[in-house]
This record gives sequence, structure tokens and C-alpha cells, in this order.
Amino acid sequence: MLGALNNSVRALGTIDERLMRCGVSRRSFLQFCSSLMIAAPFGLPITDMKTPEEVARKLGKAIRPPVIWLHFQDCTGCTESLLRTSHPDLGDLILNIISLEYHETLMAGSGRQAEEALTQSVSNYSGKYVCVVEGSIPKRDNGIYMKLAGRPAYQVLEDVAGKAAAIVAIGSCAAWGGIPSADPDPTGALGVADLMPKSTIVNLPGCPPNPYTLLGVVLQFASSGTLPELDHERRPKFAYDRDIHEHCPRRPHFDAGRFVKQFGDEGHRQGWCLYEMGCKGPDTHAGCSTRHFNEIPDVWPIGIGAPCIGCTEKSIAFRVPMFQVIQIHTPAAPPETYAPIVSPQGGVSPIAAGLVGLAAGALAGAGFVASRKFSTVRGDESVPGAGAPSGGEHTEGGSGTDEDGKP
Ligand code: FSX
Ligand code: SF4
Ligand code: F3S
Repeated sequence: MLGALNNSVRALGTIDERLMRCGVSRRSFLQFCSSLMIAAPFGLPITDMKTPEEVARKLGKAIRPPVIWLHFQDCTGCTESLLRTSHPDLGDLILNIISLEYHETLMAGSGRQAEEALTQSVSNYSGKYVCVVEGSIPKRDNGIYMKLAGRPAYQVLEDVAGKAAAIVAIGSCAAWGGIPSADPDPTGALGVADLMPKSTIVNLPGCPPNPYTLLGVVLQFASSGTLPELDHERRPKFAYDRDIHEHCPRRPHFDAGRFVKQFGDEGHRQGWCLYEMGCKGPDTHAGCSTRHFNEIPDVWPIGIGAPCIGCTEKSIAFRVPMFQVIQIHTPAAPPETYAPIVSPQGGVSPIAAGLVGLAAGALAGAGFVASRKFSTVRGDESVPGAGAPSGGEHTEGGSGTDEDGKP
């Protein structure tokens, strides 16, 4: 629901109606709903259901949300990650689920035609659309570094985003300036919230962010008119609640003190921890380690052997040098205190030798007792100690009695 609907919004029809009209199979829609559930396993009411069928039932009844997508200073990676899925059908499906009214990269029109399309969309869906902003907005020298149809980008933003029901700042550029704001920040690049602090804004930082996070937010809004719970940086908690380091597949190597020292070294080939290569995972909140990109397993920075640069964190990416090692703020012991991988070899004291001997003796004894407890008769699954089996063959090489009954 997008509040009280006007006729233009109602005319967009429900997601179910659209999918049926376009011949999209139920199976594709259910697959999409499963992916949405994986991307937002907790904290998003639209996916807080038991099965993809339930999610599909709820989503299907929602009116397709009208989306107006603005591009400012960016690389278009956010759009690319949304539409360049490994299954081409999925890109089509997404464009059927949301109603993308204006998007400069995707629309056929240009120049005056495009301008008219923007004006028309804003007026048709005023107060009802989701405005997705990609890219940062230059403010230095009164915004002369980026103009659209002769107007500075910040004015276009204020006009279009100002009439939206909700604004989603997709990517680190739109959230807080991103790459264009890196030192020396020649254009005075700002994020949407810097320019419109009082508006309803959801920040989805990431360079690029996971597209399912955007779809989760937009579809949640379309189906119930609500936005997910946000953290202090206006990021939805369902996607930014944990840091990369907490659930990184290389974490066992970190804990064991196995670090890549140089790209291409043996540790790098073995998939060891990238902390000493400058990985910012311990200070970076994002879900990349469990929600990979483009539907392909292991497609995320650390998965392909690159350290996390902290792209979802305002104070890290494009502020702290990529390969600079950061301090560990978690209570874990510092890496210097970890046990080395190869322990130095030295002489063995008589006491230590005695203790090792005792331990070895105990283990050998336990092994002998265990070998006596389990039957070596093929096919015998009786409980150890429950008495001799009544028949069957001896196992080859078994450690029980031989054919003469000798132990
Ligand atoms: Fe920025 Fe989006 Fe990085 Fe690029 O456009 S967040 S540069 S991936 O794509 O805005
Ligand atoms: Fe993973 Fe980086 Fe943490 Fe190492 S430092 S475990 S690579 S997040
Ligand atoms: Fe960004 Fe780090 Fe994920 S660089 S994409 S937050 S692994």
C-alpha cells in the first residue's frame, strides 16, 4: 500500500496482475521470493514468513511501487548490480515487480523527451513514489560541476526527492558522498541526507550494495507502507546489523593467526585471512559475506581474495587507505599474540617426555579397550558389551580373535 492511492498509482495494478499479464512463471516469482528471504532473513516483515509461497501471496497483492531513479555523480555500479544478475530473466522480473518510471541509464528517451518523462512521472505519482538516488551531489561552487537540463543537480534532487513518499539513497555515493567525496573532494560531493536531513531517507551504502536490500526496502514499503528499522546511519538493520568479521568464512584463519602477507603468496592461495592486507571487515557492517552478489556463490570482495575496504562505512571507505591495517576493537586478542603456525622446535625436557609418555600410554590403553568393545563380525550391529553374536563372518583385518579363537 502506498497510502491513499490516486488513479495513476491504482492503474499500475498489482504485482500478481502484472506477472500474469507478462507471462512470468510462478516458479520464477517464487525463486525471487526465496532470494528475498535469504537476503533479509530477520527484521523485515515482508520476508518474515515460513515459506516463499507465503511471501509471494503477500507481495502479489501489493500495487507495483512507482520508482523514480535519479543518477548523479556515480559509476552506475548500483544499477548494474541490480540488473546484471547471472540469470537474465531475473532482471526482467525485477522490472515487472517495480514500476520504474524514470531511469536515465535504462530509458530509451533522452534530452527534452527524458525531461518531460521526469516531470510527468513526478506529477502523476506525487507523494506516492519511491525516489531512488544513485550517486553523490556536488555542492561546491553552487553545484556547477553537475547540471541536468541547465539546473544544478542539487536543485533536481530537492524538486524530485522532495515530492517522494520515501527516498532511498542507494550506494555509498548517495549515502554519504562515496568515491567522489574522497580527498581532495574537488566537487564538494554530498550524500542525500546531507542536503535533505529532515526527509524520510533510507541509506543503503555499499559500492555497490546488495540489490536485494533495495528490493526488500521498496517491496516492504509497497506492501505495507512501512520502512524497516534503521540504525544511527539510517541503514536498515536487517542488512547492516552485523560486521563482516563476525561471519566471514576466513575467520577461522584469523583466529588461528594465519594471515596473507602478500597477494599471491601461499597463504593467499590457501584462502587465509586478509587482515594484514588491510581488510576492514572487523569494523564494517554489511551482509556481503552471507549474501553474495549477482546470484553467484563466493562473488564478494573477500570471496575473490580482496580485502574488504569498508565500503558501507562512512568513516572508512575512501577515507582510510585501502591496504592500511586497522586496529581490532573487538575483545579478541591482538594478532601478535596468536600461536605461530609452525612452532619453534627445541629440546624436550625429561618431565615433558614423561608426561607425553603417560598421555600416549593412556591413549593406547583407551584404543585397546575400544577395540575390544566393538564387534568385528560383519553384519553384527549389536550394542557393545551385549554378548557374543550368534553368527556371521569375521571382518578382514579385524583386531578381534582369529580363526583359532586366539586373541
Ligand atoms: Fe557509487 Fe553507485 Fe560505488 Fe558505483 O553508482 S556506490 S561509485 S559502485 O555505482 O554510486
Ligand atoms: Fe575475514 Fe577480513 Fe576478518 Fe580476516 S579480517 S576474518 S578476511 S573479515
Ligand atoms: Fe564492501 Fe566490504 Fe562488502 S568492501 S562489498 S562491505 S566485503
